[in-house]
Amino acid sequence: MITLYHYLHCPFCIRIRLVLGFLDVPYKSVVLDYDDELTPVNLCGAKMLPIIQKEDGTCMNESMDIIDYIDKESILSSSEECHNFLTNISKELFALSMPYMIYSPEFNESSRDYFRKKKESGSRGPFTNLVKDFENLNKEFSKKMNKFEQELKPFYQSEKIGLDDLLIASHLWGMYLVPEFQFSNKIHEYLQKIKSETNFDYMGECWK
Ligand SMILES: N[C@@H](CCC(=O)N[C@@H](CS)C(=O)NCC(=O)O)C(=O)O
Repeated sequence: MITLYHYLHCPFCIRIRLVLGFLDVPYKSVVLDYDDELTPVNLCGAKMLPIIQKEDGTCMNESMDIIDYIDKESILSSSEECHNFLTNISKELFALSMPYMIYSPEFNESSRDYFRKKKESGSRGPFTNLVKDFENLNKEFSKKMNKFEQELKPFYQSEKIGLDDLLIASHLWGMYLVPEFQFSNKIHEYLQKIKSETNFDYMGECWK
């Protein structure tokens, strides 16, 4: 059985959980603290998750490579439009959701401080400013969501669920943590369909 090392909040990690769930592949789950630098470095040489440890004991990172490995029969493929869409929404998406992600039950005081310091020292700046800028960020993000909604047929540009949907849902899920943000009914229903097709439980491990 493969072992998945992951963070519960991380979209790149969530996409692996969704693919494993969608393909019904059993796995051992290991959720790491965000300030645990040693484990990922020892496994794969870099402080970056997701990482899987394969049946033969070797490890790999990079979510799209991991998906290729898990999808042994090459059933899944993603579109360039989907990847462009994810890039296009990421600025507002992360600015809106990151300040709240760190208050999810996955984090403790030490991992929360680590995450916050790391992210605030980058281009986004202080989380307090992001929270104060909710209206502008939400306006811009909602415009992009309205456009995205036109692409749901009821899945992304398709009548059938595919890898694009799993990648999109992984990114959007963190928005459920943001107070006063609401998905449209259509997008909410879309995400809930993906949840049931993949047996996804966002923060479920925290309550076991
Ligand atoms: N290109 C990588 C990106 C993964 C990634 O950005 N992981 C983040 C979590 S969302 C990470 O591990 N960050 C560690 C850190 O910044 O300390 C992939 O697709 O797997």
